Amino acid sequence: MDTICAISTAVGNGGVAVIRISGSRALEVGGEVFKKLKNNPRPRYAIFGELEFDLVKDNALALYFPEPHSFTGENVVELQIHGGYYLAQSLINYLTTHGARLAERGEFSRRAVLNGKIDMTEAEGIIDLINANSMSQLRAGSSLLNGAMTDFVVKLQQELTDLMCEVNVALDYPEHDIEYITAQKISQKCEEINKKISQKLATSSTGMLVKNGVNVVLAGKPNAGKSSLFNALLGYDRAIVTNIAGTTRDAVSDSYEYNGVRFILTDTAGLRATNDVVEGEGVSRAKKEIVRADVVLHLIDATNPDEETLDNQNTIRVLNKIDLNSAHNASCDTQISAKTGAGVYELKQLIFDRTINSEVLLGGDYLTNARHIECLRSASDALLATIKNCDTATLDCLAVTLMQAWNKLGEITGETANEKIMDEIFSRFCLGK
Ligand SMILES: Nc1nc2c(ncn2[C@@H]2O[C@H](COP(=O)(O)OP(=O)(O)OP(=O)(O)O)[C@@H](O)[C@H]2O)c(=O)[nH]1
Ligand SMILES: [Mg+2]
Repeated sequence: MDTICAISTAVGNGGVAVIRISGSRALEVGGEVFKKLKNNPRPRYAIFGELEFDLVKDNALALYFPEPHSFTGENVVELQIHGGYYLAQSLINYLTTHGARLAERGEFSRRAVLNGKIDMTEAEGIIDLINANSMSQLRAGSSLLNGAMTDFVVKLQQELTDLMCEVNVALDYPEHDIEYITAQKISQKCEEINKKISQKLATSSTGMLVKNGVNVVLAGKPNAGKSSLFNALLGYDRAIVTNIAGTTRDAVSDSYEYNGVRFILTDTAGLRATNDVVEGEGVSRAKKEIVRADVVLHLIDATNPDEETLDNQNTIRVLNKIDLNSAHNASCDTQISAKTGAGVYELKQLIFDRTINSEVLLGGDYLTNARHIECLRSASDALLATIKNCDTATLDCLAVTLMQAWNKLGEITGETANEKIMDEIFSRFCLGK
């Protein structure tokens, strides 16, 4: 594999920047700018020395990780240099004309997967950990990184392998006088495995909300107090509030974290018929936001209630301005005063309850990756097909759909080769004889 390099720290100026070089020639390439790397450096120890390239002369730290004991599984050199972006970029430019090439996005992780240091889900876990912006996203990323998904998949694959072994014995040695697996047992086993997949899939709606953030849209008539509530939920003065109906035009978004989950709030223009072109555009955007929301807060002015229904099934009707009119309104789910803050905390909890399954969230074991969800669905389809065909199809047909289920699970971890399962079936077969 060719030798790649990149700045591993964020773009911008900082105290220190880390440059990573990976590949068979990592040590040579590093030695071009950091002489001490040429003298058989001690692996995994920080080396303090001179960094020298072009007109630059500076001190830096270097670390050498010989293969296979590195993140990528290849020879890796990490240079910790002063964190000026121009400095780091110049060093990269130098390295790319002295034996390395610029790494592509995610290429270090990809090499780690290719070299068997981590699997696909663990690599995805690293990305999720880096991109996390809520406690629950951090938790999901770290659980992927620590192999929770891999464990789940590997256990199911093992159960399928056991089942396939039995089916294969019956297929290959039909004349032997032993007890073969029955269609009923195959079906029963598939049901068991599929139940575990279904239970996992049931966590995906909460998982995807955790991963992407919950979209909460504030909507209602002009002057209902949407922008006031927007500010109250965020805890700071984000949007313009006036007593003029039609103040908000453009949809404005910001977010807050509640119970470890990120909620993305969008304030919209008050819904009314209007001849004003700008306001009209705002209203049509508001309608689009309502449709795509995970939950809509329909703000209703207690001093001027409306009974309109909005175009989203998950709507919370919020009676606002109860400081002005506290008359009970049965058609609302909750009552608040955006001005005094009364009921705002309870509303946050209600938004949470309407969207997040707290049992799933507390369990910490939720699906947050669309690719995993897709693979699990396909594996489940293959199992359902096996169950459906159990009484009528031949054993070799059942073996095909069982193998499909196994392969779909394997796609999650990136294990696509069928050889492994063949080896296992074969070795057991010999043992069984
Ligand atoms: N007394 C009282 N006044 C409120 C409350 N909430 C909002 N208001 C007032 O109602 C007026 C309109 O508030 P906004 O938050 O701008 O209303 P809006 O729904 O965003 O209005 P548009 O952007 O025009 O659609 C302002 O004068 C607010 O101070 C409340 O709970 N109590
Ligand atoms: Mg507003």
